[in-house]
Amino acid sequence: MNRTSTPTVALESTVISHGLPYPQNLELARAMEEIVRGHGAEARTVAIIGGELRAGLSEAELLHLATAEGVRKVSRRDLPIVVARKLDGATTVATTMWIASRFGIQVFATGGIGGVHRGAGDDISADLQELAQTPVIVVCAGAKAILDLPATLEYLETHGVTVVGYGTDDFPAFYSRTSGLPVDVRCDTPQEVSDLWLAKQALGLPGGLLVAVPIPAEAEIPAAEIEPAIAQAVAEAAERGLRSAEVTPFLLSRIAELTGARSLEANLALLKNNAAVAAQIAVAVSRQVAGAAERTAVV
Ligand code: PSU
Ligand code: MN
Repeated sequence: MNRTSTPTVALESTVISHGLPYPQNLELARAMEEIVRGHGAEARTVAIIGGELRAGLSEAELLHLATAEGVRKVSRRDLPIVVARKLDGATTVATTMWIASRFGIQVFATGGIGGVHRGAGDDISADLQELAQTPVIVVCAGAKAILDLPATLEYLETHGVTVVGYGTDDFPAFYSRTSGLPVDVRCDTPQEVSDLWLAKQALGLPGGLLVAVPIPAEAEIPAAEIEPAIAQAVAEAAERGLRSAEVTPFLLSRIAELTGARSLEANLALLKNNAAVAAQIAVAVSRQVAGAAERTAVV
């Protein structure tokens, strides 16, 4: 069986090293892999270990990423640095996509993507450019309202990234199921996502597909409840003069402190849910790819 016909889901490691506290980060990393396998797909957590690009980690490597100080957060511009210096790196959405693609993996599950930050507008995550150029389906819970969501969606439109609402017409905002902003298309089944993906390939369009899945209803935190914490964290980041790669980890941990266990629970719930949806999409894509190959062989 070739690589593309084995259903496989990539998982990121920045959420492990910089997005969640220990030990929940380690438990979550293991749980996401289990959920993917439970839905009939292979799970490959992506990271950089000793300068080597990896898709698939041992238990000891997961523990290392979950506990070690100084694991670098690696976005696209950091890749040559960690490889040349043989460092360990946790991969963001951008670098997980890029490495997944090099390993022939087409589906990736994460929590929230980076985007256009609120305010000045010069802090734009490399995740958005990666979606424009690297052919991977990214399954997420939308983007956190720490970002400027309308500007993030505009940027994706400009760069030709199709945004799918999974079971929704409304772009989800991570802790909240709705943002009030429309998606480009609604899909209700893995098969419908696979149809879009194959159409995109057939058209020769570059880049990925963003599939946004609302957080499970029982874990949702209403926007009115989370918004004061977000506003406070954004203001504190500005006061401290934080820039570039520091901003997102600071906002994530500050919001977690301000909102307590509830936001952590919400975060874990949506990550697991996204792993399940991504695995189902991976199974649908590989079935369709295998079916197409068979038809070609018959002709
Ligand atoms: N948003 C979240 N949780 C996360 C991240 C974003 O709700 O863990 C991480 C992802 O790895 C994402 C990265 O790719 O932060 C974006 O960082 P930056 O804004 O520096 O590009
Ligand atoms: Mn940023």
